Amino acid sequence: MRLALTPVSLLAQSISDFWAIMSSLLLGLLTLLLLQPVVLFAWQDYKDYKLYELKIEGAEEQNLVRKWSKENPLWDFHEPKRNESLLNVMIPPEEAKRFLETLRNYHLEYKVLIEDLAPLVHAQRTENLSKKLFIPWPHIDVLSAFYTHSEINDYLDSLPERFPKRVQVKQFGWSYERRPLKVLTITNGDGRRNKPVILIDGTVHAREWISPSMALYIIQQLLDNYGDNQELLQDYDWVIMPVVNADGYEYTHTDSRYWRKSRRPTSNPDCIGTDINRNFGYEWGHDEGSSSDPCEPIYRGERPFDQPESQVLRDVMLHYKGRLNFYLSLHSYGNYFLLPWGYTSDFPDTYQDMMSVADAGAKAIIYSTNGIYSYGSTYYVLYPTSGDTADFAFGVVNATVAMTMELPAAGFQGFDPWVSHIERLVTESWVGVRAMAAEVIRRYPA
Ligand code: 0X9
Ligand code: ZN
Repeated sequence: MRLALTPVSLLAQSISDFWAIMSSLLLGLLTLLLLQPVVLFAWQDYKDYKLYELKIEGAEEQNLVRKWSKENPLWDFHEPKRNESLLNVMIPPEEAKRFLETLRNYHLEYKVLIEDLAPLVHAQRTENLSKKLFIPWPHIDVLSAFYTHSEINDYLDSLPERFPKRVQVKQFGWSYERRPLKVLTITNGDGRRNKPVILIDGTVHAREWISPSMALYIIQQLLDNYGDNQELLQDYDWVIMPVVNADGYEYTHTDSRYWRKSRRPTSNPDCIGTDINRNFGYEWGHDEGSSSDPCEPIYRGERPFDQPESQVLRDVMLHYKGRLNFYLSLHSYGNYFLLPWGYTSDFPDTYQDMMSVADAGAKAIIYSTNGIYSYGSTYYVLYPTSGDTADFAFGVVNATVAMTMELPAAGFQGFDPWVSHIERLVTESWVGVRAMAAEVIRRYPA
């Protein structure tokens, strides 16, 4: 008891108190540093960045937005979608005056959705980092946090030990900043070779964080929840690449949460990065659907496949040529199943077959959660895209079904779900992916 302490034990007590205080101070400091990486990294705090919603009506106003987007690389417009008149744009404080003047000059209707992004970005970052303090490495609890590229790689590398007969991790190449790009093959372990393949990629766009989470959730469903999903692996192998744009994705964790493109410098020293989803070598380079301007979010690069990340994904696809029955690219956001083509308003010959697969996914989701997906060709449902991964998978690799899945919006910009949204988003999306895979397997038996 404290009252009965002798001078010696008093001394010991105060020394141990001292260390207890010091260690809790150190721990506190460490946690604070971890949660406030502003100090450690070039973390962009988005102070006084505002989010506006514009009302765009008709082709004339759409073209106006396209023009502004070209002329003002700092005005971060979300791509205007066909049939949607509301459009979000993120504006830095130093641009606010000019932006508002422009809107007023053209009598465009708008409202402010978010006055200052900083506290929200900070709160999300803190939420995620604090959740991860309690998750032991290299374990990944998909539903409890978002993970960095290296954490995801460590997790992939840990799987062969747990599932020696059922998984294989293969590195197909490197990103521009020399990050290893890894691909996981999952089988049922029966040793049968050359089964048809379902290839799923994620994180072609850096800021779409639900995409890698979804890829990881699919992996966990096929491995840890094998009992419920055996038939999906009976005659098919699954190949999953959770992070394609590794540099961009890492950059969203360390620097700028809303980065989209890759991180390789361009011919313009002020503008970094290429849109991997405009860099693929099938009908590459149309001005409708991509841009030759390095400052635009849909910059297609100087040449098709001039980005190492695109080369790697291309090589993964070509590796499975002849076996690729379903190519699925995970993006966010919008609740769409997007089919070829993106580059033209024509429809592929097998369009209706692909539509049946999308239809199976949409029905399964609506029955399970009432979630509503639109589906059809990218060109019609969303907007023209050229040089995207799904057109290449279909046009060059001859994937039987090629699709981009735009997962649901969440968070305040759509790309930025709170950790607490992950479970709802991935469980609903899995219902769709599972139903589409089952439909592919049913329609195209091995
Ligand atoms: O514009 C894109 O690249 C995709 N939308 S996003 O909001 N995630 O950026 C849509 C691309 C759809 N095209 C195909 N991959 N077919
Ligand atoms: Zn995307």
